[in-house]
Formats: sequence, C-alpha cells, structure tokens
Amino acid sequence: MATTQKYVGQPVLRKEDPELITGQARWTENLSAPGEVWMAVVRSPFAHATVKAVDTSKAAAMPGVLAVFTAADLQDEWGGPLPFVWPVTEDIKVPVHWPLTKDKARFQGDGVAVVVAETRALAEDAVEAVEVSWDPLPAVLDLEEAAKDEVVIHEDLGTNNVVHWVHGGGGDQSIFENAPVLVKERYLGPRLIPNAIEPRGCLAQPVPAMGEFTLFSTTQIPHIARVTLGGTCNIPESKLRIVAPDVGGGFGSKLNVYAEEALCLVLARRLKRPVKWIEGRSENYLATIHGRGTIHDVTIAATEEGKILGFHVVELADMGAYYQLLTPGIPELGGWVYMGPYDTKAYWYEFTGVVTNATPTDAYRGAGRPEATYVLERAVDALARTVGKDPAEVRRISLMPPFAEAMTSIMGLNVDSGNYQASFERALEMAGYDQLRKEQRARRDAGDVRQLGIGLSSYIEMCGLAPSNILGALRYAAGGWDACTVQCLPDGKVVLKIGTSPHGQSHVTTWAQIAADTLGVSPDDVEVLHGDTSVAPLGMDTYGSRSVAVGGTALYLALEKIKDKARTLAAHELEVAEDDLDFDGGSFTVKGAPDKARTITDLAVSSWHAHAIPSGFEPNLEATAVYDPPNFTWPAGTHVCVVEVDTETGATEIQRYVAVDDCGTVINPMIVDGQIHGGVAQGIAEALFEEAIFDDQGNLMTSSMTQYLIPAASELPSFELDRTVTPSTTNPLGVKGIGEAGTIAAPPAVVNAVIDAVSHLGVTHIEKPASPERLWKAIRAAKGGAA
Ligand code: MCN
Repeated sequence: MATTQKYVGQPVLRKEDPELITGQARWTENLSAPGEVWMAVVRSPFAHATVKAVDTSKAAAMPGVLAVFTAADLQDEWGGPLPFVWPVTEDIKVPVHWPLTKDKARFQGDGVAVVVAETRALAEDAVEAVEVSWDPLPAVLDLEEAAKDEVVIHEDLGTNNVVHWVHGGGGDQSIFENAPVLVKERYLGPRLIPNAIEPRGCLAQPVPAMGEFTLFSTTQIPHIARVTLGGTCNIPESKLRIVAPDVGGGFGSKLNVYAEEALCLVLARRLKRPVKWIEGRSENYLATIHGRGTIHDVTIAATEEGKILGFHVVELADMGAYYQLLTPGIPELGGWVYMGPYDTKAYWYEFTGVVTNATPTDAYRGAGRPEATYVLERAVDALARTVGKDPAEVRRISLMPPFAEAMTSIMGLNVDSGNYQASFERALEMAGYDQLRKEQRARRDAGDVRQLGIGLSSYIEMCGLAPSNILGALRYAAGGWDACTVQCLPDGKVVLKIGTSPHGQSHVTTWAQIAADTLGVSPDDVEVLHGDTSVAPLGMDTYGSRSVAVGGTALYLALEKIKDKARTLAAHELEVAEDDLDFDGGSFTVKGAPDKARTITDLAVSSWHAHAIPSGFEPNLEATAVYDPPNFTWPAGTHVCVVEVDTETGATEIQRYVAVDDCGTVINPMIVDGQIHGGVAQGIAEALFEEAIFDDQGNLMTSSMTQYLIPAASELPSFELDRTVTPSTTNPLGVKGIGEAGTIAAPPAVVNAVIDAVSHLGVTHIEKPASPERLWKAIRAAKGGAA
C-alpha cells in the first residue's frame, strides 16, 4: 500500500522483537544438522608452559568419542595461521597464531588438542581424559614487566615489544615543555571481559562430494570471516558459506575470527560430518578476546586560566599472548581522538604494544576510543583541580567552536562536522549543574557522610572507518565500503539484502524505515535479509558504529537507483517525459494531472512481466549500490554523572545520569536511546565494577560471573537523555554512528564524579573500577591513615 506517511525520525517499534520475545530466535546453539558431532577443546591450565607430550589414547578409547586431534595431527589442514588483518607499522612483529598450539601454551586457555564425540557431554568428558605433559614456565602478566623482555613469550620474535606506533607532531610541540601549566598523570585501564548474553558457538556443515561448507557462527562479520577463514582452512571462498543466524550480542568480541571456527571447519572436512561447538561461560572468559588493558602517561598543557593547549599521550597496550584479528589496531583507533572536542594547539600520541601471558585483547565496544576519552577527561579534571577552576569552566573555554563543514583537525584527519558547545551546554542545563554545585557545597559544609560528586565527560569519536584508500594507508586490510540490494516484488513487498550483520542493533527496523520513506510503503512491507554470505551482497559487516552511515547510505543509493528506474518505466507507461512526473508517497503522478499515476508496486508488476517495457529497459525492479564513504563520521556529546559517595564505606551510588549525544540525523530515536542505554551501562560497569584479574601465575581469578561483576538493572540509574543534531557531511543521510557512544563517554564521567565527591577530603585519584574498597582506601590515605 502506497503511503505518504514518513517513518525516519519516528520511534518505530522493532520488527526484530516478536521472534526474540516469543522464544523463536534462531540461535546457533538451537541449530542442528543430521549426523552432527560435537567438538570440545583441550585447553592449557597454565599461562606459560612447554607442551612436552600429549597422550590422547585414553580419551580416544572412551565411548562415543570419534577422534582426538593434536596440533600435529591437523597440521596439513591449514592454509595458514589464524588471520590477523591490521599490521599497524611496517616493522611490526607478528606472533604466529595457530588454532592449536604446537610447542607451548602462552595463556591459560590456549588450545592444545580437540576431541570430537557424539554429544557435547561426551566430548567435554573426554577432554578431561587427554593427558598433557606440561613443563611450566614463568608467566609474565604485568605490562611493564613484560616490556623488560626478561621472559620472552615468542622466542622467534626475540622480544615482547611487538609494535610501536608514533602518531605525533601535530601543532607546536614546544608547548609540552613551555606551557604555563603542565599536568602529568598516569592512568591504568584494566582488562575487561566482554559478556554477550550468547557466548560463542558454531556449526560447520560439509557437503563432502562438492567440497562445500556452511558455517553457522555467532559472528558479527560473516563476510570478513569468509575471506579469512577460507585462507586459514584452505577452502575456496566460493565453496564457503557463512551464516550468522540470530546473534545474541557481540560488543566487538564477535568482530573476530576464532580458532574454534577454523577447527570445526577442518574437522568437518576430515570426518565428513557436521561438527558443532558451543562455548561455556568460563571458557568464554578465557578464550574469547578481552578488551582494554592499558597504561597511559598523559601530559596536558594549558594556560594559567585552564585553557587546554595540548595533549601528549604515551601508551603501553596489552596485546595478550597473540594477535587476534585486529589487536594492535585497537590502540591506533584511539590514537586519532586524543584531542577530544577541544581546540588544542599541539598533539602527540604513541603506543607500544606488548605481548603478555594472557588472553589476546581486541575490539571491545568503543575499541581504543573509550581508552582515549577516559585519559583525556580524567586529565581535564586534574587540570581543573590544578588551576583551581570548576571542571565545567575548563571545558567551556577549551571546546572547539561549531563547524558545519568538514575540517582537518590537529591529528590530521578530516572531521565531518561538530557543535560540541551545544551538547555540552544542553547537558549542563539538563543536569541543573549550578544547583548541583550548590547542593554539593552545602553537604560539604555540613560534613555529611554522604557526599555528592558531579562528573563530566565530553567526547568525540570516529565511526564508519572510510574511505577504503585511507584504510589502506592505515594498513588495515579490509575496505570501508558496504552494499545493499533492493528488490521491489510484484506483490508490493520490498526486500532489502544488506551487507551489514546486526546482532542487537535493529538494522531490520531502521533500514525498513529508510526504505519505507523513499518508496512510500509501510515498514511492515519491507523484509530485511542479512548475515548470510549466500544471500546478502558482499559487504563489510557490523562494527565500528559504521552500519547506518555506510550500509544505510548504500541502501539510500540503491533506493535512488530504483526510483530512477521506476521513473523511466512510469514515463513510458504514462506517455510523458520523465521531467513531467512528480514523485511522492510511493507514486509517480503527471504534473497537472494527478489522476494519471503509477505506484512503485504497479511498476514492480509491469517491470516483472515486462510485456510493455521501453526498449533497452532491464526487466525487474531491482538495484544494488555499493558505497565507499569519503570520510569517517564523528559523533560527539557530553555526559554528566551525579553520584553519592558514602565517605565511611567508600560505597558509590549513581543518583543521576544525563547524556546529550549528537549522532547527526536520527533514523529511530527509540533505537538510538537503546544504544545509549546499553553503552552507558557498559561504561558504568567499566567505571565501578568490572575488571579481569589474573594472579601472578596467569590464572584468571575472575573466571565466572560470580567473580566478574556485571551490573544488573538495580545497580543502574534511569538515564536522562537528549540530543543535539549536527548532520554529518560525509553521507547524504546526515547520519553519524551511535553504537559505541555510551561506552566511550561514561567511564570518565563516573570516575570523575566519584573523585569529585571526595576531592575536598584530598582524594585526587582512583583507578578503575572505583570499587568501595579502593575508594575507602583512597579516602583513608588522603586523611593520613594507612592505605
Ligand atoms: N541509528 C539511528 N540513527 C543514527 C545512528 C544510528 O537510528 N543517527 C541506529 C542504526 O540504524 C542502527 C543502530 O542505531 O539500528 C546502531 O547504528 P550504528 O551506530 O551505525 O552502529 P552499528 O549498527 O554499526 O553497530 C555497531 C555498534 C558497535 S561497534 C558495538 S560494539 C555494539 C553496538 O553497536 N554492539 C552491540 N551496539 C550493540 N547493541 C547490541 N544490542 N548488541 C551489541 O553487541
């Protein structure tokens, strides 16, 4: 049904939800294939140990066990090691990473053998029966210790210092020596463990006679996985289909290609049977990537009034035991935003990537940009304390003035547009900032046990990595483009096949909204297909908050092609020139004679039977567009967190959380709010609760949800949200990404608030997570007691 109703900008309910909330989702774990068998991985209990021998005989003899394989048994299967696609510098050292280790374990959880059995339980039992003779080695977990190379983890590399990227030199570097105020700070960024509700899993289904494979996998990146797994497993891409069915969250951890996916594929080839693997939660904590893991030394240069002049940042970044898909690229991603939204005169950033005996790190929601924003925004508060000004005032005098057209920033990339002052002032207004400060003063004067803290965080981020040639210059192996195919079917329905691969981000709904507005149909009439390399056009998948800016624009361009084609056919049928047609609400009408009309559906029918189409006109109302954007998009915003801290126990309670974000034109405000809610929840978790802790032997002490503290709704406040709208100049929709904004902005807002609550007691610093114990000790130390 043609309609003039507009859907973009409306809180259209999620088309995805009926399946999810009625238990009909197609999770990988729920899929099965005739004749399937299960794989389980024998993992190292040691963080660093030589493999002396692996005896598989007892396990192989157990009932229901089909086979047990060591690294040596599978050596001929591989076309190469596990993929790594971001060699940041020319002289980077790349640890070789095989799906099963051959010589030694380099982190607790490193795979050394696999068992295949008739059921999951039998496979997991047989894992216990595989006898590995280990020779434990000293493990090195501490970044600075690892950097000393006293224990070298990959002997062939000769060092643990595997990559050094210097991105310095923007502006007047003498500022870092001569500025009137120089504040030097050190911040630690503990490792975080991504906690998608659905852990990883996969099912590899072979068609041996054809040499074909289908891999169902909980992946964010079916297309990139096909290219890279094809290489690792020696399977031509044309024979490999990857399907990401419903995927229960990823947060970056499924933006990866893992050993288990490669193992299931080659075992399916060996055994000529479908092979399935589903990860347990504790296994997930060891064998799925971790995020963050950093030490930052930052110098902030400023005038005596507190106007920011420059940021100088030197980072040590924990790579873990091997690179996963992008590992050293993550700090580099942060390397482009260490000036934040400020009008700085000088910029310096460099990082050293260090391997350690721990789970590999890689992209975790925000990927490099939360690390950068945390360091900047903590340092800005430290500057405010140093010059004796309110943190809001220091920010206010340092923010860049608004700009509506793209401009090159101090770190050398083009920023599409920005109005940082608008979101900053709106956030302060919503929070009632001045009133909060009054209340804080009153509580301090009264000496209340429960003190109020107000924390600010102003951020910018960089999304939708593009164009492809810039990515090439940054040594990232993939492109920055995406694709979409639009089909208008004769029954009036519209099918979109999209190259992005949502796993919670609601692309089905928002893509349907964009198509509905352009074609004058209801979103209910639009089907969106994704996540299957045999169905969707070749695309670049979902990560880096790229999907709507890149894939959404590919959709927009494909819709324009459809409209052009439909206009040609309508003009032919109505016997007028194309210029004589108006288009609105899904209908072409003759100018001055609106009763002469053809709807998109009419034209879908006539282009389908093709009985009377113009000469040279291709039948079928279908179009594909591929879009490689000219630039990134640069969302921004300001968040304000208000906490109450019990100065006797160190307990923190978040009273209010205000977020004003700017993601340009908004397709669906409800979905954007949801993205902020989820992102801020993760950021609050990073600030107050979550931390992966290893003992000095490399044993993961936070190995389950009972030790690793993920907040529930009861630990989170209600969020107060608003937006400013500064359209992107990068794409015709004016959209910027939003999927990571909350995670980027929240940690410094919360930690700044915690410190602000007790700064009058002399506390100027606390590390993440700002746990009650840590805060209690900091208060006690500031009061002159033992820490
Ligand atoms: N959107 C919009 N208007 C805008 C911007 C976005 O309506 N101006 C909508 C989009 O149409 C899309 C959603 O918001 O439906 C997110 O869009 P975008 O910012 O383009 O981000 P992506 O879709 O590329 O998602 C990736 C991003 C990342 S990098 C992580 S990590 C993340 C995140 O999204 N992981 C998530 N959000 C998540 N949400 C869920 N539920 N689960 C995850 O694993």
